Amino acid sequence: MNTVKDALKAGKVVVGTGAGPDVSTATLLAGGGFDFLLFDTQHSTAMPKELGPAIAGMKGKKASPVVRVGDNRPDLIVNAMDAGARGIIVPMVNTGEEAERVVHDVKYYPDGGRSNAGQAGDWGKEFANYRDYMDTANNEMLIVVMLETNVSLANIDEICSVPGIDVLLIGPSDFSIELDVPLDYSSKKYQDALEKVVAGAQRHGVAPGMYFIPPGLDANHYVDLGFKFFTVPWAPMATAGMENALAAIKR
Ligand code: 3PY
Ligand code: MG
Repeated sequence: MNTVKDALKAGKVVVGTGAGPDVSTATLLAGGGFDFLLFDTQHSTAMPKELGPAIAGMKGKKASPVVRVGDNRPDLIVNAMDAGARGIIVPMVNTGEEAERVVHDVKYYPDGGRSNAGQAGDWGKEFANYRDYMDTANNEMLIVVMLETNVSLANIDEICSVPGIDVLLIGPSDFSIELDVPLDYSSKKYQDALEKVVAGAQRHGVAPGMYFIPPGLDANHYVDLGFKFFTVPWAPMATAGMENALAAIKR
């Protein structure tokens, strides 16, 4: 039902890429083999409300739509879910109480307090009744909270022990800034902190994630460290594919 969540539960690695409101690009990328498309509405001009058409264009494709909201706010989270998101990423989650708020806002009563706008998103099945739909949404929505600060690292156990959290996702740039090694992703201080994050998430059965693999660094290094959820940029892959295809034509 939620292939990303199922894969993570089975201990597998899932890989996504960034997408935006442009329908044709999202449709193309959704069939490109990625496990999920990450629609960022924190550091982009897009708003969750705009994503409905791009997410609808992904119907029947492999990739699952995951939206990063701009802040830990119920209105933004509900806008993203009404647009059809199957996963929600919330930045800068620093405490267990903040993580509980995320879970509360994602899930319908009695598991939480999500406000209803009618059935949202493509779940790939017919529902026998509305409770069946709400239970499915409650169980299947992927919930991702971001660790980007020293406070969040200090509170890692209380954050990861909140029931319903699927992924603890590092924001590489913000976290490196807080560690006082800005964008120095190879520094020992940063690498040591990554190990603490992986161990902390794993203690509670939460999947450790990395928002993006820092440029020039090997994704498999992060897989070997234990990261299960990350994005890679699609543009270099597309360029390489076009170059290969054109090189094969005699001209
Ligand atoms: C970070 O690097 O801090 C992120 O949140 C990714 O955009
Ligand atoms: Mg960040």
